[in-house]
Amino acid sequence: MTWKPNPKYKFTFGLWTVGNVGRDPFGLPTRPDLSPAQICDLVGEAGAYGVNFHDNDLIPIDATAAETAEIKRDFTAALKRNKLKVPMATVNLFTEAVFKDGAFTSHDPAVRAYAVQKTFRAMDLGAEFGAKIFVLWGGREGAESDAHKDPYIAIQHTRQAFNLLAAYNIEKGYGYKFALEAKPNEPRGHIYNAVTGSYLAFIQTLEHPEMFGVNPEVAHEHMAGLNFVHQIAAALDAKKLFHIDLNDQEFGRYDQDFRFGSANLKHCFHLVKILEDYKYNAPRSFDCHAYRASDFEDLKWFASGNMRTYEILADKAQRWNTDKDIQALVKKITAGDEKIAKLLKSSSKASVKSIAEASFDRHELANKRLPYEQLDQLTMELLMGVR
Ligand code: GLT
Ligand code: MN
Ligand code: MN
Repeated sequence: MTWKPNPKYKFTFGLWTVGNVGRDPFGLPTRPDLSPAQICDLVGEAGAYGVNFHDNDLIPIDATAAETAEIKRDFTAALKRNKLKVPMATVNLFTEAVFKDGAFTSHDPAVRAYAVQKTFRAMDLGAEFGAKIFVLWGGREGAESDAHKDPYIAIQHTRQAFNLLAAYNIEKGYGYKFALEAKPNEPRGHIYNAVTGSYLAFIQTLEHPEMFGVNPEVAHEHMAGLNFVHQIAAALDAKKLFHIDLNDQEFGRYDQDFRFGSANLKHCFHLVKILEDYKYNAPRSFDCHAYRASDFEDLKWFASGNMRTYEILADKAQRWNTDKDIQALVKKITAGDEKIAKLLKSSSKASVKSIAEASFDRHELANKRLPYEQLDQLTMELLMGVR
């Protein structure tokens, strides 16, 4: 197997990911800046399907009209020569000092309106390059102390902003789907809508819930000690998994944004398996960056490594689904009385009555074998490459 990236997976990279220069809160950059066109060449060479950008990854905030036109020209040419698409665009509402206390949740209505206007323009820019998914990550929407901002009011402000974005989307006929990205903290002490589940509930309160879904990121849920695969199950079940940020992360640490599969291979395996089993069909975006010590050559390993690991795990998932011993165990474990299973599927009066009146022998039911050690060991052996 060559593990050449298959276009069906729609592997994408944000310009800010491969373009990360290795700056951290304690240290200066360790790699030179790459232009958007250079980033396209690198990921294009690695076989990616597309790139994503924040407004200011592509067009610096103070660029003149002439500079903007030149950047767009170079970028368009780079997309073309590398056969890259731009499926997703987003907006930077976290770098500038004006957003020091939030964008959509700032106390100041003028800051909130400026943030909405900046997002309108980022939507215009994304649409110019064909993006149909618009990610919203509220990195500054939070507080260090709840003395500073009323979290109940912050929810109202967030809703107002999202409703305005939906109205603009309709007015311009862009056809965007908004994908909301949760994170529990960093760079704020506390970020509102801390986990994917918060957004899944919040979406139902918007004027256009059908336009909004989620963009869960592995690292963000693992920072909070949560099981990412379960978040994905909830998003898939709600038909709200509009986009996904793949990367990796040690539990309980800062947002490490490591290469996909580099820290928790078993979780990543189950993640790929659920995406493939339930036919997730939106882009698989890698939101991560290379180690700070890596140089330009090593960046190529970083880019192709993300995609290779996904493909290898997709192959493992398929093997798991067809492995005779594993499937025989799964069959035994999940077997049960079909008539009872049918009753449980209906909430009709008849079902309620039958269940209420049925007799169960709990001791006998408890005797059923669940050889989970065996099943997990076989899974691990498959992952370790000896099956
Ligand atoms: C930033 C953040 C990511 C978000 C990006 C989209 S920007 O790098 O850490 O998780 O997905 O705004
Ligand atoms: Mn992300
Ligand atoms: Mn992250």
